[in-house]
Amino acid sequence: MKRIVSIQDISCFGKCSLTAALPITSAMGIETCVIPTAVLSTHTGTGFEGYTYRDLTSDIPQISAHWKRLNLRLDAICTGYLGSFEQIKIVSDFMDDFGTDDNLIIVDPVMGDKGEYYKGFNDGFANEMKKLCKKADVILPNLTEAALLLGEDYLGDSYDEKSIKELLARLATLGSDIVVLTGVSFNENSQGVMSYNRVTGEFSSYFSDNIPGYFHSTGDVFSATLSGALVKGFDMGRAIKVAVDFTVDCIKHTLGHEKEHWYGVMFEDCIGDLIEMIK
Ligand code: PXL
Repeated sequence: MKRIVSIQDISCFGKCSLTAALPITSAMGIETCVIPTAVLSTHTGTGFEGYTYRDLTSDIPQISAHWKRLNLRLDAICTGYLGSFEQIKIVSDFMDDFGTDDNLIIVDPVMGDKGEYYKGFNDGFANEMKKLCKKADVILPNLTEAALLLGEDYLGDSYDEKSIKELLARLATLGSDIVVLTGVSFNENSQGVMSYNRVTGEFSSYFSDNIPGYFHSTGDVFSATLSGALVKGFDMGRAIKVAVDFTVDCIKHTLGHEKEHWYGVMFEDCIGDLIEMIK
């Protein structure tokens, strides 16, 4: 059985980050270890004002030291929402300790969406996140995070295939072999991802239905599914297809329930579909 570690926060209510990644990669048949970076009462999205935040940064080196004594092996190290400068540095040390030639390092540089930083993030954090991207085999920014990492203007809706390819090439200079850019849409009917492999020079893309509206935490669902698929040994094309199809499936199941489920998608309803998709 493959084993991964998911390093991100636990939002106690809000089904994002660890509370999404853990069920998703477990359902994919992967042993999922976790390092919670912080415990929040909810995620930080609009509507959840007044959330609590307990930082767990100082626990991470101790967890790492214990795992080293256990000689624990990991097939992938996957990171998501990280809460501070210091935490990025400590996660980077963890990668030095547990990264090998055979395992995958997957960094989702969670920082923002819709052209803006999430609450609490700034350019200093983005600069630090760049250093973590350098250590990754695969990075998974959305269009907002791509701009923040590169210190560029957010493209918004004004881009074409050529400008996205150029953006991917610039993101690849941050140091990962593979860049998967999410939330790409060249027309109003479809949305998906475009990726670039710096080693082979190949671009690829996969699109599905564009569903109007904003659905929180879909980046976390995508990232967990893609990580699981890659660790299972799927090639990048199939891994991206499974991750996009599952994310869209989750969004479609949430349509009509946005009033109660405005804070996250109803991925629980779709776990059975995911298991079929990876057969
Ligand atoms: O979905 C990304 C995410 C993860 N964790 C926390 C968040 C967010 C986005 O808002 O607030 C705590």
